[in-house]
Amino acid sequence: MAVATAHADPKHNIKNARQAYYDKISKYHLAPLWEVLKGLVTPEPKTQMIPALWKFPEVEKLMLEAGDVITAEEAERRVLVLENPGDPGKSKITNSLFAGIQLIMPGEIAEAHQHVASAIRFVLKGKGAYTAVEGEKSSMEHGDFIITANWAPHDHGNPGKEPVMWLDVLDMPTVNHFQASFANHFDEKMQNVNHEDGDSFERYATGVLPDGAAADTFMKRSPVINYPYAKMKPILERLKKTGDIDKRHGARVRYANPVNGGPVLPTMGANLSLLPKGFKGEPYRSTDGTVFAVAEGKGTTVIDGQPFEWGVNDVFVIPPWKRYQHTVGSEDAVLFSISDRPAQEALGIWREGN
Ligand code: GTQ
Ligand code: FE2
Repeated sequence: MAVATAHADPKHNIKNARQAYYDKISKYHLAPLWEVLKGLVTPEPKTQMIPALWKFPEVEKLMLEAGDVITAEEAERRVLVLENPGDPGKSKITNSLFAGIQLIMPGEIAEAHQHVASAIRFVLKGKGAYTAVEGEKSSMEHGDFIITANWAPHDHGNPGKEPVMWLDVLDMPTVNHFQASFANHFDEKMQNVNHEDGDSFERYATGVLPDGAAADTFMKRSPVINYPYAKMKPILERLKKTGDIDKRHGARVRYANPVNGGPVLPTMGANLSLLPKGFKGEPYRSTDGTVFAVAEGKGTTVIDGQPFEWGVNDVFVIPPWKRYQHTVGSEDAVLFSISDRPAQEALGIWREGN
């Protein structure tokens, strides 16, 4: 009787036979694709990351407490990581990007180092700090967009009187995906500065190029260190005035490599967008995971059906392929954004939709 029931259900027998087969092949480091195929080749992008927003007043308060707990020297970099709540503990805001808020107190320096991961900074609050990148000592003002390319030496300092905070976005999850990270610390705490503030912008981004500089199509990173907000904002105002307003993105510019029009970095691309008062954006989605920082104004972004209300210096994240829609009320707003779009485009996998 007992023997008969064991064989009565053919499905059960097949299941057992399969499991025995899987167990057997696993000893040879082999596994059946057919059990996992649907999860690997998904019909639409799949992500564990979720939309999230960090309110600046809260972050600022907590950051200033970090100033009491650890010195910049001890921390090397005093940064609070913006952890995507969908994947905590991984130091990721999207699968490919790291983001954090960095604080440097008056009198502090963050020592010179270099690494394969590229970084961008978007300056949030405070005056009087600088970042020195590849020999250019750049002052940091609210809204400035500063790049630190792959292997570029960099150190920061705050000879001013106020705490200074900025958004860091790095591609280290991308670099670490390829397991290709190197880093190096210099014996000298600070770099030799041989280019004054604004040097690379003036040299490369004002319609002329240093004579003899090739229009290098394949140049992977922009030669410009700092794209100052004071130079970008009037361009947005021009676009607004002439009605060059994208229905999804507002009056938007793309930060470009002035030598070839390409992205500022091979792994990360950035935009700055003015949303005119009363703007009701149409829905948009794309496969790049995008981090937004609010330079000016306030508004609401509905992400995957959920409203996120933002104000100045707030940071929010849109995971890949989540539909989003910006709206603003009675005043203009300016949004900075950064994503892994250039990396995806280089690989031919980037897609957008509505
Ligand atoms: O300022 O050099 O947020 O190397 C993470 C890694 C900042 C930096 C971060 C870094 C830095
Ligand atoms: Fe660094």
